Amino acid sequence: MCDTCGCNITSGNRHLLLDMPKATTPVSVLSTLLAHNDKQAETNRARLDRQGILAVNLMSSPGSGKTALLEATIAQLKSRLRIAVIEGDLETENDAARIRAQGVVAHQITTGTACHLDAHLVEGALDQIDLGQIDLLFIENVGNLVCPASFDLGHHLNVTLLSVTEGDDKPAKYPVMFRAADLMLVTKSDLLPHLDDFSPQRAEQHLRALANPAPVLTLSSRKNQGMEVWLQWLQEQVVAHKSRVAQQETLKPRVQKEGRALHQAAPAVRFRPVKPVHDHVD
Ligand SMILES: Nc1nc2c(ncn2[C@@H]2O[C@H](COP(=O)(O)OP(=O)(O)OP(=O)(O)O)[C@@H](O)[C@H]2O)c(=O)[nH]1
Ligand SMILES: [Zn+2]
Ligand SMILES: [Zn+2]
Repeated sequence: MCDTCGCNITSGNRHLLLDMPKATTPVSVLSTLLAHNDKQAETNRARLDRQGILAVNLMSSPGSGKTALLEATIAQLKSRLRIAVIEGDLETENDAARIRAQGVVAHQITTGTACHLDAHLVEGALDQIDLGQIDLLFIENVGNLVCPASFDLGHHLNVTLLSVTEGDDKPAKYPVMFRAADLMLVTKSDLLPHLDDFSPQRAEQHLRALANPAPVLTLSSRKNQGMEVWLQWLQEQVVAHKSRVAQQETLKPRVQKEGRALHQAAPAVRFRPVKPVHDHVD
């Protein structure tokens, strides 16, 4: 288990530890927590499906433009769809406040040390939202290009953002995250003229090398470039989900379960002893 970032234990699932026997090993604690997560995720999804709500999980490294994209999306879609947002950050209500300023309901989860959301944290947030009043729920995950990809929250689709200032090789370097994408968004396209080494085509090739056929869109929420195709995609997904749940069916995101192995303790690093350095002669 990841002891350094405290990844797997959150305020949402900590209570489960109380029910575990004292002699339990770290590996069995981890697998029990993950099994509980998956069960809770199914419960969350069924709850959303009963209301015909599509839940979209936004993931990216910190600062790729998730909240900015949500602000621009809500401004253009709120007259057509009823939208709510769950925000995940380690600290602060900043992102939820930005979303509320757009006139929609936003619930902020602060994870403290955990670098991803989990299904128990999302359950608590769902309790705070009037689910009878929405069609589309965005979940903005904690900014992190590794851990969020491996946790089912009970949502339906993963959208992974890659901003042009991060480099087009990120899908190759962070395969778990980009394999999880049901849609990849190349963001901040207004900055492309200032960068001589980012190619949206190369970013897409790196995604395809992971055998991920997800669509790729390039846009700028700041300059309102390429937004139409994204808004169209979202509206189509909402319609498709309503007819899916009418047939008692649902949709599961491409959660990367094997990525959870990353949370097991890394082998201890061994350092060579170093002789003390004296900068003067006695
Ligand atoms: N030029 C440009 N800047 C952008 C765009 N979208 C976001 N930004 C800027 O990028 C910075 C980070 O944007 P956020 O929307 O806060 O990013 P985030 O992914 O929500 O960040 P975290 O929640 O901290 O992970 C801000 O300074 C934004 O103004 C864009 O389309 N173009
Ligand atoms: Zn982690
Ligand atoms: Zn944000």
